[in-house]
Amino acid sequence: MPVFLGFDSSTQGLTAIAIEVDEGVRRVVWQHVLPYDQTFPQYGTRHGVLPSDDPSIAHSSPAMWAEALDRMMEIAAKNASFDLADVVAVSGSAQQHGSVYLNATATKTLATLDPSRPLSAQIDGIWARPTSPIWMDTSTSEECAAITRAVGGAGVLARLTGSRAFERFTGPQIRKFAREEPDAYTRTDRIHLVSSFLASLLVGDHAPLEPGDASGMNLMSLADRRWAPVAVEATAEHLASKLPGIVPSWTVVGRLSPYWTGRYGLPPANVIAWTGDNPSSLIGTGLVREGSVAVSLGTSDTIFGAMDVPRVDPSGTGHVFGAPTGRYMGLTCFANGSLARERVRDQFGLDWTGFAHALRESPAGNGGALMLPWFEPEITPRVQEQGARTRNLDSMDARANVRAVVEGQMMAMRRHSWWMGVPIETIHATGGAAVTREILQIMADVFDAEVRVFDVVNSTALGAALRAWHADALDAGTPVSWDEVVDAFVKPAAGRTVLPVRAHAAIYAALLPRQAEFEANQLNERR
Ligand code: XUL
Repeated sequence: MPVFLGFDSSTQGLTAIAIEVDEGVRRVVWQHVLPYDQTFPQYGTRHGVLPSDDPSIAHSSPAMWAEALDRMMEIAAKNASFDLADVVAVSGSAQQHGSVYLNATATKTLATLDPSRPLSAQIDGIWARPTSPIWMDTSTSEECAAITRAVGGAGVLARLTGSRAFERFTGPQIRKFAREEPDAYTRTDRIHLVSSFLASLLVGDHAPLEPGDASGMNLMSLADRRWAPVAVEATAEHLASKLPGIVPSWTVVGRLSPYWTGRYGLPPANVIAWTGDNPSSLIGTGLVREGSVAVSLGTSDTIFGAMDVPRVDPSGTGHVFGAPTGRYMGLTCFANGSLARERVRDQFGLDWTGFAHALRESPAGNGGALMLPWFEPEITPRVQEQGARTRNLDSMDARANVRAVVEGQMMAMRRHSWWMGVPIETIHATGGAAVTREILQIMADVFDAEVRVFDVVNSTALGAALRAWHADALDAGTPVSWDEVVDAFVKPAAGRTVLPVRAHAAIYAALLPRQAEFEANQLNERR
């Protein structure tokens, strides 16, 4: 039976999902997760990030991401509840914005990988830079300012690329690398995103980018989905020749190379362009039309929704990315997601059950106590100097602190997504924390909206598998509509929809302006 494989290389681990699609059959047949810290301790990552003394620096290891992909295929070949020989197409997604710098030997190495030896032993020599800056890096404020000046201002850059300059975006990161390590930059033959790097390993050649992930770079023109010369020139010298091409999201970028067919018995299946984790999750949460939004509670918390036309954020908070459907998506990203929740959980010696209990036992609105959970430098709003800020919150009260972190996150998310202009009546919740009903209740109450969760919780890897099916069908001349694709797999989990409690919604409506005022106050104090 035809099988489509989807991968998601996220901050903290690699997930794979296999779906079977045939006459009358649409089902998930396999899912597996490899957490990086535990599976590959030799790389020394913590929550998937290499340790750094400077809190503004966040890098990870591209060699680790490659080794994880290899390991996942090995596990699939040995354990999976499907036959690898049935794989028809493969796609994937990855944490956005992170960049991988390859030297000129990479092209030959990728094309000649030997199936009798593990991948990691063969790619040792391909790096022009051994580490990759990732989306948590906030060290490029200077570069953001320089790029903004060179293109004619933040509004110009936002209208051109979908976002003003952001520290984690790939363009500012490339500019910093070129300035700090000019020789290594000169030795760089190709700069990939994490997504296109992993696709390149699969096809044995440099894979192109697609607009969903390329719009997270401050380098692509959103209107024509090509590199924007003014932005490329403002970023670094000779950059145009180092960037891969950009193709539509549904492009077959190659076939699984002889390394994968020879080593694991996979067929030469179609490889579909990989995208970013948020664009992939847009599909995996079924948002193929404008109307609702999804909230993803992962390492980062994000709120996003499909957009028919690019309504760029005039306040400069959010982003417009390309959507894998060929249209657009709006997104706001918060750096203090799961790690902030874990921080408070650990501070009071709780587990997730205790955390949920604390939410049940504390009142909506927390008696007016507020927390701005900026444990790490925050993206929305931009806060460089880390440290949670509280008002009327007893630092020893476990219940109040647990409630304060979740309410703080949800209220910030509501306020900083108004720019998208999407009336929010239903929210598709996903990500690790979406299994906790008490968190979803606060989400429903703060947004005064119905919250749905789905049978398949790994919406990002599911989105990748669905994109593989959709693109392969198109390639075979038997297209399936996006509605058919998502209706078959994105099903609300029975009995788990959460409705807002009217009285609570009224409390949050009153609290939202108070949080806004507290936030503005804190931002002014830090300036
Ligand atoms: C989105 C963003 C994060 C990463 C994390 O702009 O920076 O959501 O994609 O995976």
